[in-house]
Amino acid sequence: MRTVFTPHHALHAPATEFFRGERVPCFEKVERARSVHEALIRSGHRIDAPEVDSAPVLAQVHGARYLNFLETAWSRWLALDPANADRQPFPSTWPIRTLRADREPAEFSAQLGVYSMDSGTPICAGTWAAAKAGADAAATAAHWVSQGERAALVATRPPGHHAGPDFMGGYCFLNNAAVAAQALRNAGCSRVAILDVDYHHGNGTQAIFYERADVLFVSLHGDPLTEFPFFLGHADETGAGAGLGFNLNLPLPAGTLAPAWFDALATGEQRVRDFRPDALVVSLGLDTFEHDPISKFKLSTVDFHTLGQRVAALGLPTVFVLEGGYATAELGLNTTAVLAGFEQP
Ligand code: OKP
Ligand code: ZN
Repeated sequence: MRTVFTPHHALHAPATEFFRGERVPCFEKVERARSVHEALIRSGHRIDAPEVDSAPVLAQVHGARYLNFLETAWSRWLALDPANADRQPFPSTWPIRTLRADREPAEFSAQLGVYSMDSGTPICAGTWAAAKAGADAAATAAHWVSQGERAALVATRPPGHHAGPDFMGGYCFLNNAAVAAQALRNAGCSRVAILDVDYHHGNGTQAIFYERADVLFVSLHGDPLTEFPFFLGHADETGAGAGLGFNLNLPLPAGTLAPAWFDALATGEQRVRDFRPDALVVSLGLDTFEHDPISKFKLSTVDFHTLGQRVAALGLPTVFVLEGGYATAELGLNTTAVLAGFEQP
């Protein structure tokens, strides 16, 4: 399978996040993409650098003020205090219910609250460059597939599916899956389906397409009653306006084993088939792995091979976009297991 990878992912390397009130090393780390890159080389997949500028598509899926905030965030953080070079910005005040998000505050720290859904998504000096390179990678893979390639993998980090129209969160800044889907639409696909198999609900992707009938969003994930992102991902979220009926959430309890997970996948596959899309984007989170340190499903490497076969059986031009997966040492092997299953005749 053609894959797109860029070493620029390593420019996003924040030091710590909060866990149970303490600072711990980030789970979403540089070694994740290295693990995938090495496995792609070992298994002989073709690897190319991004070759499409995602800027026009980014402007279709994210708000202009948010994009400007993200691009300038680090320099504005430094402008507050040069000593901030060795610190990470974290939001501390959010425009929650009864507070106003419509008046953009002038203060950087306040804007950080406006444009963040959580305090778990640290920005560092290279965050914009890495996230932009990832979005370029997604636009590149979509371009290849729209030109006749059967499938492509976007081997990128940071992930994207929690990033909404105008906010970051859950380690995500730019929504790579949304970029791929919108790029496929721009290239002439009438309908695009997104299948999100990450452990966590893709709240950002859902939000971006919630009122649209041209992009179907189907997601299997840990029940938000107990799992991040907590405030979206319930089964009663079915779309709104023109998009009513074009959003399907399949929440599953923490601890779900492979048979029940594949049963839910069958439900999602049927919805995708009924939609008759021209192309498919898979938000490929591999944090459903049994040994993932922050997630609670129980899929094995062999199950990821089966997942690849099941996706291939949909018979659609497919862009795989890497999302989560925090068992770093096994992430590469789990990724190539999906590709091997997909390509198995
Ligand atoms: C991103 B993706 C741990 C808090 C958990 C959110 C998890 C984001 C997962 N301190 N942070 O969907 O894999
Ligand atoms: Zn996840």
